[in-house]
Amino acid sequence: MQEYIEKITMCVYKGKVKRTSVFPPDMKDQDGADEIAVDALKNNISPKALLDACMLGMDKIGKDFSEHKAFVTNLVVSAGAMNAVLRHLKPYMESGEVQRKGKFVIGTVAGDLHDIGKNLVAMIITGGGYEVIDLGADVSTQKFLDAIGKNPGCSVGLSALLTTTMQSMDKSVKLIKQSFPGIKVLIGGAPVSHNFCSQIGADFYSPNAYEAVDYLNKIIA
Ligand code: B12
Repeated sequence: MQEYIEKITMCVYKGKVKRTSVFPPDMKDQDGADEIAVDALKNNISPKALLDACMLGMDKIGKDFSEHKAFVTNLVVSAGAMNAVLRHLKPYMESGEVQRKGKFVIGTVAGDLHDIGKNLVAMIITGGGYEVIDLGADVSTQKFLDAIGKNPGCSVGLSALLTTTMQSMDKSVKLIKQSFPGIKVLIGGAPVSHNFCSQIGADFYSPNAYEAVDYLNKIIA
């Protein structure tokens, strides 16, 4: 088990997507995140353990980047490797109840292209039994408002990964609350916190998707 975990972490950290990927040169002809994830799942390694391994790889490359030891291109290839693993985890994450408990609109806020965390939250909330309407990344306030208008009774989730786009989140939350006072707004993303959540008038903050599912279950109960 530990061997798979370490290999996935390394592939995500170094950005080794597939065996045939030419990058990174020092991992030429080795299996990538794609093949290792398939093999690990066949050998009953849990999707959660693989996900944690990916997060560890992402944290490591993020730390290198903030210390100027890695470039944006490294972030891009690492994201590619993590996405390769997520594609295999999708069926597990989404294997929730077939009957839907409610609707959940989600998007990454304007100016922000980070969508891996948002995609993960969308998968887990789908698995939690909700119909997810995924608006993608770099979503304008108007696009959120339109989607909420078309899906009465939904809850909404906003993701932001940059300190700069926390302002977009603030703006979107305020306008959503003004236009649809009854709607529950959930927020998340690395720079977001409980404090920021109460400051901008959102209803719920969580550092991960599982707590968001618990919250949604509570509000419909
Ligand atoms: C991959 C990555 C990229 C990729 C994104 C690819 C993609 N398709 O998403 C690319 C290369 C595009 C990128 C670009 C940039 N990035 Co970047 N990136 C990262 C990195 C390494 C990982 C992010 C990630 O995917 N994490 C894994 C996911 C699963 O975690 P997550 O997003 O946090 O989501 C979890 C929780 O936060 C929560 N969650 C998230 N959203 C929501 C929503 C709700 C409702 C809920 C309940 C929960 C929730 O649940 C998720 C699952 O647990 C981070 C560093 C890091 N460790 O976070 C930097 C990081 C976020 N990037 C950073 C920067 C600076 C940039 C750039 C500005 C770089 C540049 N000079 O161009 C650009 C900005 C582009 C833009 N306009 O958005 C900085 C941000 C610094 C800051 N404080 O603002 C970071 C922190 C790196 C660093 N240490 O400096 N990046």
